[in-house]
Amino acid sequence: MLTPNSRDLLAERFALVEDEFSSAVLHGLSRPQKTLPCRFFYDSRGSELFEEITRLPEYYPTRTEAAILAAHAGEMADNVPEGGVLVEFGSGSSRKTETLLQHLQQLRAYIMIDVSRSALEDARDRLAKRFPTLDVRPIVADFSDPVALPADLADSHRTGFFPGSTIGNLNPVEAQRLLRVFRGVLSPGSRLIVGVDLKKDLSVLLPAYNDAAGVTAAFNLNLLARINREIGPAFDLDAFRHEAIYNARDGRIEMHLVSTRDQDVSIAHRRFHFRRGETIHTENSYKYTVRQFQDLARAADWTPSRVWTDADSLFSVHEVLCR
Ligand code: AVJ
Repeated sequence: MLTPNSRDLLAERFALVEDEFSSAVLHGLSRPQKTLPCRFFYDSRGSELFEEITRLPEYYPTRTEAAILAAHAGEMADNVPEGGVLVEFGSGSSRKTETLLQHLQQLRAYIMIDVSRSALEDARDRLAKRFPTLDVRPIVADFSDPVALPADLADSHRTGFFPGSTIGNLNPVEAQRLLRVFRGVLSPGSRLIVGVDLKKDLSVLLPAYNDAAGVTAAFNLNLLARINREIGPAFDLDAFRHEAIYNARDGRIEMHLVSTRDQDVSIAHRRFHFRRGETIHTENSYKYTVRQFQDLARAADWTPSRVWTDADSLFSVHEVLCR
């Protein structure tokens, strides 16, 4: 039951969360190159749209990674000792994890870390049905936080799991910093399995972020719709269009929202001017060669070990060891 006091605390909590969104929006739009942080894509509408993206014919990463996991899960699991634990960073629905878990009878516990309590609860319920003896430990936290693992599992060998090429949202400096955080959570002697999208021909790469059905465009524009919903009516969605380009110098896909005319947008009593053609930079998705990612891992004090790819070298799954 909610006591008046806990209700106040909840209200305060939501206010803080909302405030985090609006202050990030105001801050991002005040910069010379306007930006909006990509973590705000994933409200409930955005999460639905992302699910739809993963099923698009042009969007190869999700299905390619799933195929790599399906083909090699046995090998990925063979280094997990009896009584080891699996720690997933940003587990979401934990769907990909099921492929691994099938090969991990020896597991002492599966620790899943995600910001969404409801996603964790849904995943726990589903996993309980499929793996009735598995000890599932949800932790509500941001995967980039240095979380403490449950004390009773402190002496277990850890295998980290970070699929989905989420690491591609970070620039190489931030990616190294994240790998160091994982190192702190998992500690020396542990392993990490991480999914990383690969550099490839633009004829394959560009359509993955410019799909014919316009789902990625809707996903990108949902950021503006979310601002309108949560902060207040501000953007005319018809006056912005989706754009995804490959920045070859930095090795990344960039998503932008392009203003199709000169316009002023008022948000929370502040006015932002957009020139025709001016963009809001909404996401980076870095692409690596196998070597480049191994070098990055080494720089963050991980030792590259095995790596699995598909026949067309679209996507890679790396095993790195904590020294
Ligand atoms: C979830 C970061 C892996 O970069 O491919 C998909 C997000 N953005 N389409 C990616 C995304 C546009 C995705 N990641």
